[in-house]
Amino acid sequence: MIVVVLLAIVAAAAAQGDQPRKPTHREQFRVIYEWRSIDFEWESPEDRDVYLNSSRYIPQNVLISGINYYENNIFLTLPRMLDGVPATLATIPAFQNETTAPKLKPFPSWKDNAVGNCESLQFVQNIEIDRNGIMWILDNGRIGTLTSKPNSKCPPSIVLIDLKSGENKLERIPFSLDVVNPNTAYLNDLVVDNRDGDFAYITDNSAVDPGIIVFRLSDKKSWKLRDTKSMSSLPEAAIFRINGTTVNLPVNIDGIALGPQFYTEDKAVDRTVYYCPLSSFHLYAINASVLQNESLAVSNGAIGPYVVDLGMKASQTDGMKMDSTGILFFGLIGNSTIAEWNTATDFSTGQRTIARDPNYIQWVDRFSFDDRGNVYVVINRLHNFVKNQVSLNEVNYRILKSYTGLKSYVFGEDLKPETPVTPHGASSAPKLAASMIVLALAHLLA
Ligand SMILES: *[C@@H]1O[C@H](CO)[C@@H](O)[C@H](O)[C@H]1NC(C)=O
Ligand SMILES: *[C@@H]1O[C@H](CO)[C@@H](O)[C@H](O)[C@H]1NC(C)=O
Ligand SMILES: *[C@@H]1O[C@H](CO)[C@@H](O)[C@H](O)[C@H]1NC(C)=O
Ligand SMILES: *[C@@H]1O[C@H](CO)[C@@H](O)[C@H](O)[C@H]1NC(C)=O
Ligand SMILES: *[C@@H]1O[C@H](CO)[C@@H](O)[C@H](O)[C@H]1NC(C)=O
Ligand SMILES: CC(=O)N[C@H]1CO[C@H](CO)[C@@H](O)[C@@H]1O
Repeated sequence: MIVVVLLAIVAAAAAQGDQPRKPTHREQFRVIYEWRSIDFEWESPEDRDVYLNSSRYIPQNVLISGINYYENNIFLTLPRMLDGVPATLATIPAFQNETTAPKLKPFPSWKDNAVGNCESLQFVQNIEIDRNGIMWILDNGRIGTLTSKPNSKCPPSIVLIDLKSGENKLERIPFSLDVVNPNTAYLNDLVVDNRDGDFAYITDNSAVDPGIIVFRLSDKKSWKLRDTKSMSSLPEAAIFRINGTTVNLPVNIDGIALGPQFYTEDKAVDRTVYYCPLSSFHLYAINASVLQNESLAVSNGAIGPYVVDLGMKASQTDGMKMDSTGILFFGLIGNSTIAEWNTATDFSTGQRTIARDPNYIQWVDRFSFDDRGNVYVVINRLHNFVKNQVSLNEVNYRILKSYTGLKSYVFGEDLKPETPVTPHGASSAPKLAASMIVLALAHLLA
């Protein structure tokens, strides 16, 4: 039987002043799954012992990080930061009532998760599933990133799986070595922009060379954009205090989210990309059209003039997720809080706390939506993991769920770029431009 735990909602905020959105009354977050340690559906009962005996399965080293949803399955990522993580991508059922701690089933298979086989998945921190049912997997290649001997035998790659086909074949696309350094890159998170050839915008929180990697699927080309000021950790935000534990973790650009499409003044279509370093209190924004401009990859800081600092949050944020209407969900780690922000409002006054609980919300990692209007969040006590203080006598990983009635940004409205001015005299042009601006505003305020 599922134990349902209700979390206090601190502020189901009322809209202030002339803010365009109605007051939101979010359903409370409930715990749907929780684990002390992660176990698997083994191929044979003996395998578990064999893996345990050979230290290929070390239960306290298996951490849930990312989450995604597709057709009644929840996909979870298990980054191989330490040894003893038998699979790096796995599934559990999204809807069931048999157990609160389901065993994870490696995805697509045990073989596709084999350590050291470069055809298989090595180190997956996050994945995304786009509107066409394509799963985009970030495989860092390098494993044992928190050990004294990280192994970068396998190349950092994007791995695609067409989930619609049901065959679950891996298509591996290694990054060019001059874009992604296999020894220092840390492919952390991504958003997928299903336009003009399909782009992924990927955060690389490399300690030495942080940046956003842009990958264009149509020609499999990638480039990296850097802006030290907005993409680096800040010393004043490197200390995390959670549940009596203090950890010093200077981590660069990490969370990323993609806003709805909008019309620009010249009737093109653009989207806003939001990002933040883990160790920072700021949220930054840049237009997708800037990231798509490969010529800005030449020098560090070329995109600097296009980066907007939206302002401060109360605490640090790991994962973020946008819904299809432009509501951003994010964690405030030091405050044991899940927050939201309607991106059509001012960031400094528009942030809302939607859940706060010091016991149940210890390190908010990633979010996902399903196809029924629910949002999910992974809570993983990462502070204990990085300090090697995971106790198997306590619940370490939880998935919380709340109904919002909305869907992921990948299902956001598609706008068609307006065709250039008609040959029937110039006078129609300004009128059209003006009406497009009104439309863009209406869309933003909707
Ligand atoms: C694992 O080790 C235990 C204790 O050393 C032993 O009893 C067991 O037979 C081993 N299992 C396998 C599958 O090797
Ligand atoms: C589990 O769910 C199924 C289908 O939703 C339902 O028929 C069944 O009664 C549930 N069992 C329990 C123990 O809640
Ligand atoms: C994105 O572009 C629009 C106009 O095309 C501009 O109004 C907006 O400020 C830009 N956003 C950012 C984050 O630079
Ligand atoms: C890309 O950036 C360069 C350098 O700033 C600029 O000259 C060019 O117009 C941009 N291209 C597009 C398509 O925006
Ligand atoms: C939120 O957490 C930060 C530390 O990350 C702390 O300085 C601040 O006081 C907290 N704010 C609230 C309202 O709890
Ligand atoms: C110091 C502190 O807040 N400790 C709490 C940490 O979390 C556990 C359970 O999640 C609580 O039982 C402790 O009281």
